[in-house]
Amino acid sequence: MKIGFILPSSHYLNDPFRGDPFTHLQILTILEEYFGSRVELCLPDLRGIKREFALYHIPECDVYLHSIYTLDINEQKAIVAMLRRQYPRAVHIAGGPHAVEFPQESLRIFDSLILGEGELTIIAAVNDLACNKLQQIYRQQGVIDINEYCHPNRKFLPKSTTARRKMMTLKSKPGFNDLVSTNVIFSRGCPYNCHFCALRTAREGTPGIRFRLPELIENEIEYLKREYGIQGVALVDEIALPLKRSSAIAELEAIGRADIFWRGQCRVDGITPELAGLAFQSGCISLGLGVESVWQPSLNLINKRISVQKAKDTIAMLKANGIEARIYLIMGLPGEPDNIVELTLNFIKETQPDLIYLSLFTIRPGTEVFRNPDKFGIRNIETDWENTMHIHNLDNKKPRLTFQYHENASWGKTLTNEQIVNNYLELVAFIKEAGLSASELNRNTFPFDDINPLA
Ligand code: B12
Ligand code: SF4
Repeated sequence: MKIGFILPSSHYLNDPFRGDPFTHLQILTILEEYFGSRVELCLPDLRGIKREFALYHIPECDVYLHSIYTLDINEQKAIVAMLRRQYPRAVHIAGGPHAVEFPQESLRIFDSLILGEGELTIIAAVNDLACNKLQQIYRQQGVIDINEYCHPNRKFLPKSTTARRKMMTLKSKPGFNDLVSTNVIFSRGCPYNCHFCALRTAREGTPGIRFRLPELIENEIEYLKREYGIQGVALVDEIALPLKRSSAIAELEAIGRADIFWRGQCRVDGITPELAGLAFQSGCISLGLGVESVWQPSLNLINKRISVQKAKDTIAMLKANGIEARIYLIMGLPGEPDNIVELTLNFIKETQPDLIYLSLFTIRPGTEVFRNPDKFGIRNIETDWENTMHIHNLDNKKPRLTFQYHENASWGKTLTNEQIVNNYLELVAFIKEAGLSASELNRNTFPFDDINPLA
């Protein structure tokens, strides 16, 4: 049986190769381990490919797998339609956050759905398919032990897409730009429930957070060093360190033994001074903090469960420990007052983060805000999903919000869409001018400055 797991173009990302498709790599690794030579596996990678040319990059398969993200659903729908015309006998199986939120709609496009974690259910689905008994829905019952599985094998993609440069670039320390680097993920889930975040739904049925064992983390880094010459890793986990002190220390010791530079992200309450010191010793060069807003009522409305003061303290703590402090901020959250720009500028001047990732608030399916907009004074949420990108490439056109606030909400008079977009643009301009823009720093990610790829 020939199985292809299709990775969509990610056309809305500045550089789609900055991320790695762990879902695809993980499922293909599992299939190979279980079925061995009984299956032939491939990962058609459409990143950077124009939609109308996708077909030329997808070999004929018996089964196509798709992981659906909200931003990709229109493209994936078009790809399936195209493949059904070209290879009518092929079967399409999908999973991922958008399928979990919209199973009925997804079943109109795909033949079968894997809802929740897929390690066991994909094996069941392939076995069922082999005896003509494919079911419409496979739902994982109970929680998977992620430590029973090997790390995702990167061999399904060319080496160049795994081992890259310009991923560890720091704002103020030279020398990290050229490290050969890649992404890793050592955990699953998050125990929090921020009302703007889709993670809880995406991980329906598996609440909480699970971390890989320290020895498995060390093995994976050793594999990346050995096979790909990796010198730096970016942890894409939402919460970089285990919440339990002893587990966090064990993880830091494992990364430290692997002797590598790393960066990651976490909540502002996810790291103590002791852990920050140990993180630095283990090779941590930068951490991104989910500050989201500098206005406490907004943080409360989105159920972030942190305080503005804690955000200030953690930025200072990282800097004091030699770790670059990056912050994530969102403009347009519920509860924002008229002077949110001034408040944010004051916060930035006071705390002096090294870099800022600024987003415009976007409402995605799977979030509490999407399910109960009235609670947040919100109406008219657009469902043209391709417009729901939260990081804007300002070279193209003026960004716009994909929803509106009622004129009056529980916190009083709301801002208009125009005010919110203007606030966002004012902050973007300030951040760029001040040399604090994380997206500017990461803008040109082609690894070689000295050659023109088109020459
Ligand atoms: C790593 C990651 C990425 C990577 C790789 C994504 C990939 N396609 O593999 C990169 C950096 C590229 C990325 C980009 C984006 N991401 Co992202 N990403 C994550 C992250 C942190 C981990 C996902 C992951 O790889 N986990 C490890 C794998 C093994 O687990 P998994 O993906 O859950 O897959 C398991 C099951 O869900 C299931 N499964 C899922 N799909 C399928 C399909 C089949 C066929 C089968 C059998 C099984 C299966 O099986 C897997 C094994 O159990 C999650 C948050 C999180 N912590 O889960 C956000 C998350 C998935 N991302 C999200 C978003 C919004 C994005 C972006 C749009 C954001 C952006 N502006 O950059 C882009 C979309 C780009 C794209 N086209 O893929 C949202 C999804 C919301 C939504 N409704 O779509 C999440 C939930 C973050 C959040 N907090 O809201 N992302
Ligand atoms: S925003 Fe971060 S802390 Fe909040 S639920 Fe999502 S992953 Fe968890």
